Amino acid sequence: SISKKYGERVENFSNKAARELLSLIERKKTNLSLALDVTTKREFLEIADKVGPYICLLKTHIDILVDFDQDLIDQLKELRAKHDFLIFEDRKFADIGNTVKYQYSKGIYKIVEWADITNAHPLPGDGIVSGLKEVGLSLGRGLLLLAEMSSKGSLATGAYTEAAIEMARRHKDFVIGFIAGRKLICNDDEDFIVMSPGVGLDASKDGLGQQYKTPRSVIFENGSDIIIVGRGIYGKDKDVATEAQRYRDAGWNAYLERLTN
Ligand code: UP6
Repeated sequence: SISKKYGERVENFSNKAARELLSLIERKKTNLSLALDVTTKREFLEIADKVGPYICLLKTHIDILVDFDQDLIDQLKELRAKHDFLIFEDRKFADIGNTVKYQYSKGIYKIVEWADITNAHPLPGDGIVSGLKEVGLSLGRGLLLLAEMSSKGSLATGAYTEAAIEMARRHKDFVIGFIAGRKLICNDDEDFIVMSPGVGLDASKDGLGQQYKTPRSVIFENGSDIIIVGRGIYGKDKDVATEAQRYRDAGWNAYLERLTN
């Protein structure tokens, strides 16, 4: 899939969220996902509206909002339709299947009702995927497994990463790809979507273990599919629309470079 266009990869997936995402990327010409880690509804909706035109996917941590309510979800869905993006709740589920099933569909956030995509740590074993799949698959949702992490000292390496790939292969209808820093499978017969966090153009790290690579390094050199960018876009004194365009262009140009090499 490394030299294939996003649009040509739609047919590799039966999963509805994966198919929608790949067609959206092709149509909107952006492989940028915004990691919208702000804590008030006002900032959240304001930035989502400004950055919406430049992204394929809006990544949320819904539980960091101090004033979460159903109206926020309603407005988020309106922005999703207005700007044509999908929603990824970065919940990083990590419990047994029976528990994550409830965490995904019940409680305050009812994630499965509004998030096209969510993710899980493979740590507990296959049951975590089966539990999430029980509530998500019939609604057309997709799951990413955290095969690697961008932070310093991450334990998700080597045999753990390999086991994540094997787990994904056993659930191809629901697991659409990985959180990782690079393309993990170099085999034309299988396709998974790789999304990479830890992307920034101006900083190499933060003070808490985050490590940044450039969009070109992640997409062109490492063969990932989507760049996930947070503070690089809405950090202090940044014009969010200008930064979003800058990251969109960097991500897309790196993809074009990959296609022609
Ligand atoms: N994230 C990582 N690294 C991972 C997995 N997820 O940074 O391995 C998430 C964080 C945050 C975003 O939870 O939402 O990606 C990165 O934000 P930043 O660009 O502001 O560092």
